[in-house]
Amino acid sequence: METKPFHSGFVTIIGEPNVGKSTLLNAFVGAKVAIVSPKPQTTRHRILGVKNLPHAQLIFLDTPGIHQPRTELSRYMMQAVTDALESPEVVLYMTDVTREPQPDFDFLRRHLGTRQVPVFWLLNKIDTMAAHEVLPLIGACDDAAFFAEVFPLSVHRGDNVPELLERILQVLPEGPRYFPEDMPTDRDERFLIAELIREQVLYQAREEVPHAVAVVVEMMEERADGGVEIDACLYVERDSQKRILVGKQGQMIKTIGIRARQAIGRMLRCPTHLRLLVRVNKRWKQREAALRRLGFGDH
Ligand SMILES: Nc1nc2c(ncn2[C@@H]2O[C@H](COP(=O)(O)OP(=O)(O)O)[C@@H](O)[C@H]2O)c(=O)[nH]1
Ligand SMILES: [Mg+2]
Repeated sequence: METKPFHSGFVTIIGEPNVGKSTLLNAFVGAKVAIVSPKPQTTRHRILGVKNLPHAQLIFLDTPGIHQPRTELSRYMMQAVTDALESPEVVLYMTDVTREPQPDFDFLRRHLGTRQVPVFWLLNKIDTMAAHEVLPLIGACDDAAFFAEVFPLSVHRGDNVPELLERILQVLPEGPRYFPEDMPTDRDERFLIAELIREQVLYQAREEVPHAVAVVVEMMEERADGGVEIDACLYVERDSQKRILVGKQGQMIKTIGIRARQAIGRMLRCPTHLRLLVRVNKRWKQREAALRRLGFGDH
């Protein structure tokens, strides 16, 4: 009897901040492995998400948005992008049709060089425009032939997402199942919890404050009643940011805590008790040692 070959491989998602990379990762994996927000620089790490099919395993690498690094933190973030481009089978380069449509060919050429890896251009958020407005965007591209495939996409509406998956499967080589089927990501529970808290910070706080916050889960303990107790610390860079994050009579941190607790409870599927503490860690984004302590070590 002939057995169907198994295909697998790494698929790296890159693009500018806020185009919808993490939204696509979650859609493919079918679980929330990366947080999403309307603010840039939501994703700080390389996040791996696994999609299992009967005869294939796709390993997606979600990355921070491409930007000019100005701090130690953003250098770490751009390193995560570069690392994820080391040996993927396919690169998904995403842009947002509501913004500058021209792909960043300088970046692509610099990082992919002469390597033969196929790059697919995904024009996301086509739900925001009429169908006839999409093709001219592709026509306006200087060098659409650079891309092996071009996919207008709406991750929110699901437009073209199954077709994209199908096309990726066609270019994946034969290979093993790299990750067990019950492992949707390589990040542990504490990381995901810290990220769900940071997601609420991104929604509640304004301007530079959400970008100044690092979250660390300091304690996590199961309770006899089946619930879980979590202590987490939110580090900011300055006293003024601490005051804003705590809010008048503690209102802001309270709202963050309530919303984060709900999100964590949905993920863990058990009653969750969450205590949040805000501390100042001066200029942590600029200091390598501080970054390491806050979880920005190896990718
Ligand atoms: N209209 C629209 N918005 C989207 C779509 N996909 C993602 N977004 C939104 O774009 C914003 C940025 O998404 P995110 O996944 O965090 O982008 P990333 O920074 O590239 O990872 C969020 O507010 C998403 O809800 C889409 O298909 N259509
Ligand atoms: Mg992201």
